[in-house]
Amino acid sequence: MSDLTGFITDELWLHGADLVGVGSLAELPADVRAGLPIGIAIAVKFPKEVIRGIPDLPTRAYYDHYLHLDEKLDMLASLGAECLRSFGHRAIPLTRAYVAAHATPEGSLLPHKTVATRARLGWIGKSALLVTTPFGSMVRLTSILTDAPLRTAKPISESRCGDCQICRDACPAKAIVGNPWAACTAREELVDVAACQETAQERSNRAFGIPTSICGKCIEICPYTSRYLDKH
Ligand code: B12
Ligand code: SF4
Ligand code: SF4
Repeated sequence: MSDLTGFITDELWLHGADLVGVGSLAELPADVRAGLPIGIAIAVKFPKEVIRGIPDLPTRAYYDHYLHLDEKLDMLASLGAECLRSFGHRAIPLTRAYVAAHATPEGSLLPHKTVATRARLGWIGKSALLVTTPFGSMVRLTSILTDAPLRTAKPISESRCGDCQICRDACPAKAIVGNPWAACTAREELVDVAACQETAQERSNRAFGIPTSICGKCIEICPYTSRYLDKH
């Protein structure tokens, strides 16, 4: 295969990925990346009408799509990994099952957002979410680890939020601190996850009777998301 990077990217797009990027993970500790040097970041976007529907409270449609997109992401990561293995390379799809089996007290061993910034899909906003130029933060993510000799992108290592504080001011939990992100910024400097989780559970329970930790206000309110929502 003369251009495996193009081939695998096309395969993922063909099967429904909205953004695909390849990044070098070599600078990260070997144990978090299973000794594999390359990460493929995959994003799928929410339908516009789902995000337009959550300015006040999360909706059942947002919850249902959240689950549906996670299934789609597991399928894409598994398919991409299988494809790389068929060329004789090692590849691990970071499906929800894999992430859960390798969970740490912090969350996941290798957050999808880390792979995504290394693969140039976007930067981490003051919201602590990945913000992409085409779709703002209305994307869900997965990743593949591999040793395939793929072309890697230049990582994004700085925030592009500028002076904006819209997500901080809109968060119903007051969980967003308002600090700009850089690659060494600890999560606690960006968001109070306990406050987010507690408020999100209360809001989803109030909105559709399920105390799950979804809210999404910081997705919907971001001007980069609005720019995509306003596009015809
Ligand atoms: C546990 C978890 C939660 C917990 C904790 C929140 C959190 N921020 O970790 C709770 C339940 C509170 C939560 C809430 C939400 N979550 Co959540 N969550 C996760 C999960 C399963 C693990 C996150 C994790 O490992 N955290 C560990 C910490 C250390 O990492 P992190 O904060 O995620 O990311 C940091 C690193 O990536 C670092 N980083 C980035 N680039 C680089 C580069 C280098 C070199 C280094 C060293 C570090 C680095 O910067 C990030 C910010 O500090 C991920 C899925 C996954 N497997 O990644 C989804 C995930 C982060 N969640 C997601 C979403 C959408 C949400 C909610 C909007 C859901 C909602 N309520 O509606 C909120 C948003 C809260 C917020 N503002 O951050 C999406 C984010 C999509 C996006 N566009 O960014 C993810 C990726 C799920 C997915 N499959 O798409 N979540
Ligand atoms: S998901 Fe809701 S509660 Fe959590 S940080 Fe975003 S806006 Fe705040
Ligand atoms: S709302 Fe503003 S500060 Fe928050 S992530 Fe989006 S651009 Fe950055």
